[in-house]
Amino acid sequence: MFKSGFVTIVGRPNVGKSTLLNLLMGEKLSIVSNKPQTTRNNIQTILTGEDYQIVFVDTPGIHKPKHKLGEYMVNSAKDSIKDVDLVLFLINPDVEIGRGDKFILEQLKEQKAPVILVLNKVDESNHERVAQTLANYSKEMEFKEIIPISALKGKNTDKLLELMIESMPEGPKYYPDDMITDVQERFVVSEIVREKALRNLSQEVPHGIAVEVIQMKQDDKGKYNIEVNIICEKDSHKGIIIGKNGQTLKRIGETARYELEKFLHAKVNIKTWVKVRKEWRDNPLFLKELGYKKNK
Ligand SMILES: Nc1nc2c(ncn2[C@@H]2O[C@H](COP(=O)(O)OP(=O)(O)OP(=O)(O)O)[C@@H](O)[C@H]2O)c(=O)[nH]1
Ligand SMILES: [Mg+2]
Repeated sequence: MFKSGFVTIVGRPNVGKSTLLNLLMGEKLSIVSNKPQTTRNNIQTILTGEDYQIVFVDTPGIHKPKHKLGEYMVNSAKDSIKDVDLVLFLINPDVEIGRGDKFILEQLKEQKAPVILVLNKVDESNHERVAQTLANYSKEMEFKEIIPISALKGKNTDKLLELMIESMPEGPKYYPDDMITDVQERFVVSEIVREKALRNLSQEVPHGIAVEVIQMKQDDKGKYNIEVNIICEKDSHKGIIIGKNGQTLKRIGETARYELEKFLHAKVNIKTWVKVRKEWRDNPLFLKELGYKKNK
């Protein structure tokens, strides 16, 4: 019997959703950083085994939105729990249930799909905390399964995958064997650059950044020439992104190039420009241009 279905991964920002998705896929398809609100779009990936196919959806962390971009992100995550076969609700060993998780629990109670409670980052915690957190959450609603894991260390994640496969209904192979994601190559390129910007910047700058690929061409030797705009919200941010003697921008470009070459399996030449667009996160037209629009 062939089993297949859709699984969405939801949770607060920074709990490790994208890290888990990448681990399950065995490939980095969703960017990861230690800053909350890293993921901005629903990212669909496809894991095909001998007798199963699971379509995963990595979602933006659910939070209280402060601008239109945030609203888009939270709506994307909320939409993802409609019409799926299974929801993974990722939490951290926080013991107390915070406002954010309470809000997510409300959404989960309103939908029909079974929910697996996944407590991530057990490597950072102790047995007691983990047990107490799980006990507190399991009072809130009926979970199909409850499992503590570490997405970073790959602990208990095989077991989680087994549980997911068990939960899948009988179904067809929706996608061909070799298809692992539905996102465009250009999107992944912009995300890789955004990840490097997030990782090389601190404080308030990263959240106001977007990356636009303005050119991506392969020459006759197979080398990619890529040009990107790094968009930020303020002139002062532009200065921070560029850094003293252009050092920061240079580091962003170099670390991005390294990863782009791995992703594209080719040599890469990258040019980066920094542009200021005041309050772009509240500009509907510009959000649309960047692909942050509904039902993408
Ligand atoms: N110690 C530890 N850290 C983890 C684990 N999983 C993820 N992290 C770290 O947690 C941070 C956030 O990880 P992400 O995967 O980007 O989290 P996310 O839930 O996708 O975050 P958003 O996209 O912002 O909602 C990163 O620094 C990860 O390395 C884990 O199992 N253990
Ligand atoms: Mg993420």
